[in-house]
Amino acid sequence: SAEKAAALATAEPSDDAPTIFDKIINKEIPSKVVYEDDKVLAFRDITPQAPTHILIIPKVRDGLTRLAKADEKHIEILGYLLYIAKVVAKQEGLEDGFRVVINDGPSGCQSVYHLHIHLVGGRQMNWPPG
Ligand code: DGP
Repeated sequence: SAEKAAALATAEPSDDAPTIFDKIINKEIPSKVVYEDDKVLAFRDITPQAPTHILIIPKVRDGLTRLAKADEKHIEILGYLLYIAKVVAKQEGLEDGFRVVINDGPSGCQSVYHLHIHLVGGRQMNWPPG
């Protein structure tokens, strides 16, 4: 419902407010990491919406709280995140297809203000999304 969607999204915090993903990057709170390198971390979503549901995030947020804040300096990491989505999809055996999603801002149902790509698969996706 519209009420549920509005409740899932949170008001946008300040640009320098830490998020739960900082603690996941620092391993202060555990997560199921499926891919990691010097630039990005990919880990299983705590509330999976499909058999495979992975979040891919930049290790350094660098102002990229949400896609709407993307600047020219972020072009390289944005492309890299999308490429790693494909690498992880292959690693997860999603040969038949998958979906990538970026929720942006309150209307996009974003809840964590550290840009992340959702990689979702392992079942038939539908269109339009909710
Ligand atoms: P979004 O609504 O696009 O901002 O998605 C944020 C996602 O982050 C949401 O699907 C749930 C996930 N999430 C939130 N907290 C945690 C956590 O502590 N661990 C993990 N693995 N995922 C989390």
